[in-house]
Amino acid sequence: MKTVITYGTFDLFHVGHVNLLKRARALGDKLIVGVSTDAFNELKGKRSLVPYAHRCSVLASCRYVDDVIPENSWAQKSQDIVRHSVDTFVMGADWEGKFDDLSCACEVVYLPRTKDVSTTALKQALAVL
Ligand code: C2G
Repeated sequence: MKTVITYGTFDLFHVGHVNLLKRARALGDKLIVGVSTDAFNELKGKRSLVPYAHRCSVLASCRYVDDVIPENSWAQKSQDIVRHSVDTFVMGADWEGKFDDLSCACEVVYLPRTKDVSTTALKQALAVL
């Protein structure tokens, strides 16, 4: 059993998120997603429109996601990798290089982002409606 993990806010769930999760899941047999809590998002300087509990429900309903856990801190990744016997850590390429330190614990993979879609762009488009 090959376990893959990824993390994110997944606010205003969109096809860029779906494409990331689909490709991450294809790298193994199980995909765990660490969803940033609202408190952690504040630490990240992000404010999500969709509350944490709803974002977790959306992720849990995605066919590519097998398990959802809270992401409360930057530091938890190495503990999660051990706790969940993770083989591969995946992030979109906007994070390229940022998590290379995890390569001592598991494979680290950065995947190209999906072009022309982002939560920020969706928020901007909604703001002018
Ligand atoms: N993503 C993507 N293509 C897009 C938009 C997002 O591939 N058009 C990917 C991002 O690269 C990330 C994942 O989808 O891997 C989730 O994106 P965000 O919710 O924006 O994640 P972020 O807020 O950057 O949180 O500890 C890591 C952080 O929690 C990542």
